[in-house]
Amino acid sequence: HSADAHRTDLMTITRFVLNEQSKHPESRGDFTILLSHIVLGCKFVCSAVNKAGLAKLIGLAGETNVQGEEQKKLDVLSNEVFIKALVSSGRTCILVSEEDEEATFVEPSKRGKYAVVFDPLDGSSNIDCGVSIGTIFGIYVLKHLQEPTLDDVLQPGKNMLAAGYCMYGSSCTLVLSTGNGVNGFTLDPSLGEFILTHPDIKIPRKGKIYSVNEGNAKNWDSPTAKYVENCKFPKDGSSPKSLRYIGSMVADVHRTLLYGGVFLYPADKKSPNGKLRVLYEVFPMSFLMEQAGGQSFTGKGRALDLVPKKIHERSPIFLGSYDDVEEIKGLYAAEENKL
Ligand code: P6P
Repeated sequence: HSADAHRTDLMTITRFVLNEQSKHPESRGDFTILLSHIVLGCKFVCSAVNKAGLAKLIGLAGETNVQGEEQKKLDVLSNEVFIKALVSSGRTCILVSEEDEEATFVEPSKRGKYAVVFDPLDGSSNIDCGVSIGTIFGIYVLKHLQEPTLDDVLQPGKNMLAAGYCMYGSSCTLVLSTGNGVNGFTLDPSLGEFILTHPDIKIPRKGKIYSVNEGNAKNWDSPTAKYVENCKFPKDGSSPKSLRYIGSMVADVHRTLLYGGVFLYPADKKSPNGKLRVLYEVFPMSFLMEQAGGQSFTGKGRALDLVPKKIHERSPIFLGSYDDVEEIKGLYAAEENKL
């Protein structure tokens, strides 16, 4: 009986979130409704991404396809889908998207108490070569519902209620934390449901992989250069780490979460704040890493303590296995003491 229980006792993401909700008797289910709309967006994007390869047959983005329709770029399409899904949930107030220069303030009649920050299709430059890409999102609750302003969303990442990503690769995997650990769900296309496949994900305390774009080595600061040197030529006689860099944040972070190790996008002379965006790349991935027992560092302090001033602000990021990030923090502290 118990052997096939999991086959019949399907834990879908909807059931999972409802279980979480039952832990908060006072909750009216707003959060559950919000998440269900985010999940809907992910299912749509998953389907669109999987057809993208075929899009070539019917016209590339920006051209017209055989039906003469304007073929939207997938990241633009994904953005529209998430904005519409989030507004129609009736639970959001402010939306910040990587695709939109300005934040979206939801009209009063459809307003709810949540702010959602997201990158609808991160790594989309990798679509044409079939590399995994993903949606990244974070959710804040607003402190007040009167006239919302940007200040209501420019909160430190530690205030997030939930964060997650959906990776569109060989399978469609949604990794989510609502503040009680991290869980992974895989889309079963025959059911159209996300099924719990990775319960209670914990990142290994130490890993054997480092993930960075070595092409930027010329411009790194000395703590980063020293750390990468130690990965390649360990001083303690241990074996060198492996380098794995996909160039798609969701894929690099997902591997780091499951296998351990560290992902870094450091500052460099060309980009003193690194490349990755605070609200909808650094915060959600840092939130997940901490919830999975890892940590996330900006080169100056804990990533989740950052208070962003602008919605598209960038920050350097070093995230992953607790002990590996601790080593990087030590190198930055040593540099600090020298100055
Ligand atoms: P680089 C993709 O364009 C992206 O925003 C992230 O998904 C990825 O981690 C990073 O940029 C890769 O940047 O400079 O190494 O190509």
